Amino acid sequence: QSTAVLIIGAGPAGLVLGNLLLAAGVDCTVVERQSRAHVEQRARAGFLAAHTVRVLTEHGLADGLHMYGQQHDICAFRTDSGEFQLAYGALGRGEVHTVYPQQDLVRDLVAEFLARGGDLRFDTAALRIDGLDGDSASVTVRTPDGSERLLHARYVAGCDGQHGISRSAVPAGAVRHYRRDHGVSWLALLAAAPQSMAAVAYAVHQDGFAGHMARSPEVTRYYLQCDAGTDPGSWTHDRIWAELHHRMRADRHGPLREGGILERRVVDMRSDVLDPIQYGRLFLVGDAAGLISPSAAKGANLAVMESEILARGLADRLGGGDGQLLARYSADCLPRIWRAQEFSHWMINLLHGPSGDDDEAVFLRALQRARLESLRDSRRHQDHFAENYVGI
Ligand code: RFL
Repeated sequence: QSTAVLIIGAGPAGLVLGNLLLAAGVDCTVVERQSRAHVEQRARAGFLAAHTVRVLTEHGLADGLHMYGQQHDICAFRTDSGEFQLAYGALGRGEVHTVYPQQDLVRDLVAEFLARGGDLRFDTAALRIDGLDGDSASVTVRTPDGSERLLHARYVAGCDGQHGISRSAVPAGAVRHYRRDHGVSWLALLAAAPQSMAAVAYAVHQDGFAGHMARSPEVTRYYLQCDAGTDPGSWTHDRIWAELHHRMRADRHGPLREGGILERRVVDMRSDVLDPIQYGRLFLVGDAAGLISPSAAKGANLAVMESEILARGLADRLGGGDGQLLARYSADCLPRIWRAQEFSHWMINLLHGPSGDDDEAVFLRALQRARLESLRDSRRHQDHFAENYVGI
């Protein structure tokens, strides 16, 4: 069986790419190793950048997020010396976030792809990719009945995340792999509770960072910095809420609305970037192209940006164009990926200071305080922050 573009993975990257290709009249097939129910329930991102919303709206993929998403334009920072808010919707380019849970977006994208007649195969894992250097590529997949099957394609889009097979299909030495472990881990929590404040709040605390992020009227995301290797189950309900109240300084700023913990997992702040994000007939998109720590909520937004650029290149090439657009995919995406990485890295240093009383730790914490004060006091710094915080 043969298709023009075989897309591996039905996360935000694969589904946006698939929908954009269908809209451009390009034949494509999406294979996803998980079930439909699984991908439609996987809670991760929530903050969509203005550019992401624009791309989705232009392609008729944003009905759900316009109907149910919430607009956010304020974030707050809590430190020892009090709280300050940044109304970033009135700073920088004046853009806001749309908060819409990733699983809801995925559900909308699946429905739209199927409604447009797309070929989307759940419970179908890609096992091996061959022929990336030749005239056509082939992907061996395991079908839902357990048998193996060969799918041929002119191009393969690797949208299968950081641990997918696409990355490993690139021969060693063909790409440069940049990586960094930021040495910080977060306990990422979803609580069955409405948000406790209008703004997103980042609490910088000597006992570790804590974050509050609205998701939906019933669910709020919280983060607690924790030790690497922490067993998420070792944090009891009471300990989680006591620590959140403590680090968010609820005694000074008001109590949090508590609720059951629906999901908990430890996320290590790690980043990596591949360069180039193409090898022969294979194009890497989203987390497969590079992982970005969730400190600045950029991952899903980068996935949408890359999908849009790749869809344009593929549609041009497969529509008889000279292929120059497609050849530029990696070069067009990488500067934006690095900008997002830079901001994300800066956010990590804004939100976390080293512990301990040795000279270097004390020095770095003083820099962190200066960084926060500059953000609190300098309008230009705030404009720069806003552009990067919402932009991609
Ligand atoms: P995904 O979403 O991981 O989807 C990859 C898909 O590929 C499938 N797959 C395979 N399918 C077939 N064959 C194989 N061999 C396969 N191997 C894998 C997988 O089952 C899966 O369905 O990657 P994609 O599409 O690149 O999307 C990336 C985003 O999911 C990710 O960057 C974001 O969730 C990151 N992120 C955030 N991004 C934002 O833009 N805003 C946020 O607010 C935000 N918050 C977050 C986040 C990530 C978090 N975690 C869990 C790391 C918050 C958290 C806690």
